This record gives sequence, structure tokens and C-alpha cells, in this order.
Amino acid sequence: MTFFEKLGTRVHEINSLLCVGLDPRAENANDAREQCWRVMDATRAYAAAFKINSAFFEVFGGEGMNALREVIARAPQNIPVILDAKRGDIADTSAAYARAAFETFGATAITVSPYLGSDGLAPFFENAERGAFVLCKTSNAGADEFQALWHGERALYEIVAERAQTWNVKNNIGLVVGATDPARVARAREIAPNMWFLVPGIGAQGGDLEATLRAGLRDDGMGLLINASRSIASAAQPGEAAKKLRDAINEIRDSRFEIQKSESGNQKSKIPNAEQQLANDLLASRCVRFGEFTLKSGQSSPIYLDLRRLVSYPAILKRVAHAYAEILARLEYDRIAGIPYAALPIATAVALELNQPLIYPRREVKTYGTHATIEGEYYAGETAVVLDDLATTGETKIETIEKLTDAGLNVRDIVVLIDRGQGAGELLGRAGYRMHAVTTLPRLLEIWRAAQAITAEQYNAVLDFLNR
Ligand code: NUP
Repeated sequence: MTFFEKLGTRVHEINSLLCVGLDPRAENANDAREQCWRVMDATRAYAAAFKINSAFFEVFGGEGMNALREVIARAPQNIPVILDAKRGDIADTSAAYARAAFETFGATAITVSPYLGSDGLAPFFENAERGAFVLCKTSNAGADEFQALWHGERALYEIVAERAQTWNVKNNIGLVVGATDPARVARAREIAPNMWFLVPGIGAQGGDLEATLRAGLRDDGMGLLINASRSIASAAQPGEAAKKLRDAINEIRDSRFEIQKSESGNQKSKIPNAEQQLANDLLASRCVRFGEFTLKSGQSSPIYLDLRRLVSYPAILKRVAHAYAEILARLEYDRIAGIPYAALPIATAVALELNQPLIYPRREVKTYGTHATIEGEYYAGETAVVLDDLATTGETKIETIEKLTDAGLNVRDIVVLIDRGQGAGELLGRAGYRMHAVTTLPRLLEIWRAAQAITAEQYNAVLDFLNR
């Protein structure tokens, strides 16, 4: 069995993506061992894997090393143990590190640093039954200092994700991708669609569980091993804490999986694929939130849509642009006009997808230079199609259209991503314009509810609000 076959078997067996981290903060080696044993015994029913950080044993010298071996030995045969030691050296030395981890200490997998290049990593990859998680995008505050450095068309961590995939011929290599930066989890997933990610940063480091899962789960609902160390070990009842986290992971996993399932031809569902994807994407990027929010109008709303966040999710932004482009393909116009601010990056992405020119009416009047009210090149008499993110009442659309028509442009069509269903279509229709929406809020609510991605209470609260 390759390492990931073993891990996959365990994950299926107990339906858990939880990795219980063992980082004993102890006074001596004995205490460290006892602490870990206690946590292991209490959490083993929920642990897809254990991750043991070598540092907390190394501090106790030889006794610590013995304790580390004894802790690893305590793990049941079917639960993989990842030694978190972040190794990586010249090949010869790495071979000794690999022997130490896999033979001397008996770990099933190890974390490794790619900084020395693939020759220094090869010894960790040799045995298909033993795994290696390559540091890709770590969870710490300083991670971006090197990992996000731009090289050519890619950031360094993206290159690591890309390369690691090519090394993974034995199905025993994964990536370490931290939960503190879900946008980059999404990016890593886009680059490495099938790899397993070991994900630290949940709990003590404040990573966003929901956003991480939505960004990083593979289409089969697998592919993420969610680690928690302190938040489980320091809980009054580590077993309970582990169970709770496993369940929280599964709840999010199931809701996402439902969306994916119905997408791939569920008979009951007549919802088209792109709309399903969008519904999923909006949750993943947290462009939609449920709670209590005060809107620009002063109204209190149980839902908040913030499509400005799309700029942080390039893969999703691209899909969104594609959805607009499909509508634009049916319309006649000379230029795309994006409404600042929310729709500007979207309109830019659409313009790039269609290779068509963009203009935008300024929001603030420019008091210097050209005094332009519209940025970009255009000629009076041309037709502009107006792009915005959302449509609520339609009043701001009318204002924007006036700026364009004052400049001699014609406007016939307005395209938005989401029509909240609060009268915009009617208002614009009465003024002689046609509004097109990729989807509507009531429609999204149906999809989210059918997939159980939102609760009945959330669903009802938003419907009540919309019908008010
Ligand atoms: O990017 C990483 N972030 C991280 O926290 C890579 C890691 N290997 N870790 C380790 O995961 C860290 O050293 C610690 O062992 C564990 C996270 O612990 P906690 O924040 O869940 O307590």
C-alpha cells in the first residue's frame, strides 16, 4: 500500500479528515510521553493521522528521542504518524534523515522543506509506503516573505506545488498548506488538483476552517488533512474536542459534497452546472455571509453579499468573468463599462476574457488633469454595456447610466452577477433598459438550502427579508 492508500483507507474507515497534532509542552521527556499517550488514547477514534512535532522531544536530548520513539510506537498500525521535522539537506544527509524518521523512529511520513531542491528531497520519496509532505505555503505570519515571492508568472509556493506534483510518481507526496490563508489554499488546489494537503493553522493560530475546506477540498470531498495540536491537547477533554472538530469538518464537507454531487447529474436537480459552481464559489470565497448586517440604506439584513472579495480568489474571479461573458455574447455593444468599485475588477476580468475594451465612469469627480468623468477611450455614439456586481433597487444603475449617456454613449443593457430580486429589473425596464443577471439571490438560496449548505433558519430569514 502506498502512503496515501493507507491514509485514504483510514479516512474512509472512520470518516475523518482530522489530524491530531502532538506538541507536548512538558517539563521532561516522561511528561511529554505521558501527555501524548493520553491525547492519543483519547482521540484515536477520530484521528485519521497523528502529527508529532519533533521539536518538543528534541529539547529533552536522548531521553526525548526515546520518548518520541515510544510515542510513535503507541499509534495503532492503521493510523499513519507524520513526524513534523521539516527536514531537507544534501542528498546524503537527507538519506540519513529519512532513515532516522522512518526506521529509527518508525514514523509513516515526514514533513520536508523544498529549499534545497529535488535532489535533497529524493531520499524521502523513495519508499512508496512512507509519505512526505513538502512545505508549500506555511501558516505563520512570515510565510509570504519567501513563499509568495513572484518568479516569472508564479509565486514560489505555486512553483513548489507544481513541481511536487511531478515528483509524486509513487503516490506518497503531499503538500503543507496552512489554513491561515484560504485564498492560497484555493490557488494550491487549482495547481495540484489531486494532491493531499496537510493543513496546520486551525485552532490556536486562528485559521478559517470553513473557508479552508471550501477552498481546498478535492471534488471527491477528500485531499485535506486538517491538523490541530494545541486546541485539542489543551482542551479539558481532548477526545471531545477531536470529535467536535471532526464533526465540524464533516458538516462543511457534506454540504460542499452535496453541491458537487447534484452538479454531476443528480436526477432530482434541474439546476445547471455553472449556477451550482457559482453557489459553491460564493460560499468558498466568503462573498456571502449570514448574520446581521447593516446595509448602505440603513436596513438590517440577515445576509451580506460582498463581491469585492473576488479579487482574492483568482480562480473564482475567472469563472465569474466567464459567466458574464456568456451573457455578453448575446448582446450588441461597442465597449464594456464597469461600475466602480466592486464591479471594476470583475469588468476587467470580463474584458480580458472577451478581449474587448473597457471604460468606467468615475465615482469621484476629478478636479485636476483631464477632468475626465469617464476613464478609458470611447467615442460619442457608441454603445456601452454596463456591468455591475449586484442589483438591488436599480437606482444607482440609473445614476451611472446618466454619466455615460451625458458623455454621448448609448446604453441598452446592464449585466449583473446577482439580482437580489428587490425591484431593479422592473425599475430599469420602465426606464427602457434591459437587465440581465447570471443568477438571483432567491435561486442561490434554493441551491444552498438543497445542498444543506445553509440552515432552514438562515434560508427563511433571508426569504422573509426579501419579501418584506
Ligand atoms: O505551516 C505550518 N504551520 C504549522 O503550524 C507548518 C507546520 N508544520 N506547522 C506545525 O503544525 C507547527 O509546528 C505545530 O506543530 C502545528 C500547529 O500547531 P497548533 O497551532 O494547532 O497548536
